[in-house]
Amino acid sequence: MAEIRTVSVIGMGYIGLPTCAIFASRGFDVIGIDVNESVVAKVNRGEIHIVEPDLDGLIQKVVANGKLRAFGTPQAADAYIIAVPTPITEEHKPDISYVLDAARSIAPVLKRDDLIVLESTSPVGTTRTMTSLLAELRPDLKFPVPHGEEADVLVAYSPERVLPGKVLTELINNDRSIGGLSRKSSERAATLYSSFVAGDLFITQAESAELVKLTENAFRDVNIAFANELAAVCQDLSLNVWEVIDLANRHPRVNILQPSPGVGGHCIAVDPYFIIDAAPNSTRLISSARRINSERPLSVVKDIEALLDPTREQTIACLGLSFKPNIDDMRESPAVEVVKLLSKLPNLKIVAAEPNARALPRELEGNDIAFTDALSAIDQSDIVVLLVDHRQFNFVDPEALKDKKLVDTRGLWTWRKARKPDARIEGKRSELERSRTGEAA
Ligand code: SAJ
Repeated sequence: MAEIRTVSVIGMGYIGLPTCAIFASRGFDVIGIDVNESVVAKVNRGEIHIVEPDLDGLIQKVVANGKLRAFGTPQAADAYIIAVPTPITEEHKPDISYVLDAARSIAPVLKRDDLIVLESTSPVGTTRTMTSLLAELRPDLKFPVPHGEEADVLVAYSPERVLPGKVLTELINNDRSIGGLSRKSSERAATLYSSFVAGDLFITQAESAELVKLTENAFRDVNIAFANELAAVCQDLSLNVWEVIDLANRHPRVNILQPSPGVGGHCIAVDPYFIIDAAPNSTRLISSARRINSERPLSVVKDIEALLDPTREQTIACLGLSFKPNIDDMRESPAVEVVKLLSKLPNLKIVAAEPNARALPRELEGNDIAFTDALSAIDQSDIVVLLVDHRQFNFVDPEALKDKKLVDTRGLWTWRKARKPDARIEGKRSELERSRTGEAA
């Protein structure tokens, strides 16, 4: 089988664009495809449309040396990586129409020996469904559905599992599951990924690889829900949840995640629904976790309401709007949801601050919410709500918060920074460690 020289990546978003950059930096001729013309134009100018550390320099380089070119319509290549979104509908049903559209779009340019890899987070069975569609559109070619090892176009599923903010490092270093629709498909996809993946590659069947991806995010959702449930328990019992979790985590086999105003982003809050939809009678735990996490913004608002004085207008500073710390991404952000719910309360003036953005997200516009920097938001307010633990908020002077009512949804000021130094009595272990390193006590 001929060597893969040209790789086409369909969808140049949070995953597709870094993938283009990495393949191009490894010497492949990369064709990036996107339906959004402005993304295509931007990439061809060597620019990027997302915020991701180190990606801008890399894209600039591979566009300048001609290794990455972007187009609005598919071009022939030796391998196709599909990295398009798989959203959920209002009814929490997976929508795989972008994957099927991507398949339709590459169908006319496919040829013998080509490899197609689906990377989009997908409900179990999507790789097979997509391949049946391709087989219908190109009856002149043999696909692994139904031809198995006799196929002359190979198809595999290999999910991305990178953390926004660390995409380039994780793309290279994370292990990968590769689920081919035939053994040959898996092997060819593994050869392609081994050109840049330093982690291990594990071959499995397509359906297992699809469920692996969903499982990873459902695992995290369930564990965050556990932390959020503990937060509710501690509130009932007037205990500090951050302390309880911190101390429980000193057990060698316990690792509880952190409570929060909810779970945001396009992954953890969405993927569990793909499993629930596929096996509704077997997902009691996953469903309750989803419910616990999606009800969090409302419970934060109830905590805030309890602090309000209904007889006068008050100002509330809402600090942080992104869905997690130190990024600008506000998609499905619980912080935005909290602010939206607060804007419906009477007698409340809202001043929001998000150090990683220049303005309010569109969904908060028109609600009479002011946007400013954190310090002036705090300065104007009666109540301060910390919604995201951005690194900048570590440096807020406790004096500035002295006369304010505080709702610290991330435990940044009320626990991480306020921990009592005399609450820890050092054990013998640290003494032993010091003697080993020769450090004075
Ligand atoms: N969160 C908590 N408590 C915690 C940790 C996180 O409430 O202890 C919240 C965050 O504030 C945020 C949300 O969860 O709102 C998700 O943030 P995250 O950093 O845990 O994950 P994502 O959504 O940025 O990326 C996840 C990752 N999946 C896992 O860690 C299992 C990433 O590896 C996936 O590639 C990505 O989803 C994806 O694309 O699916």
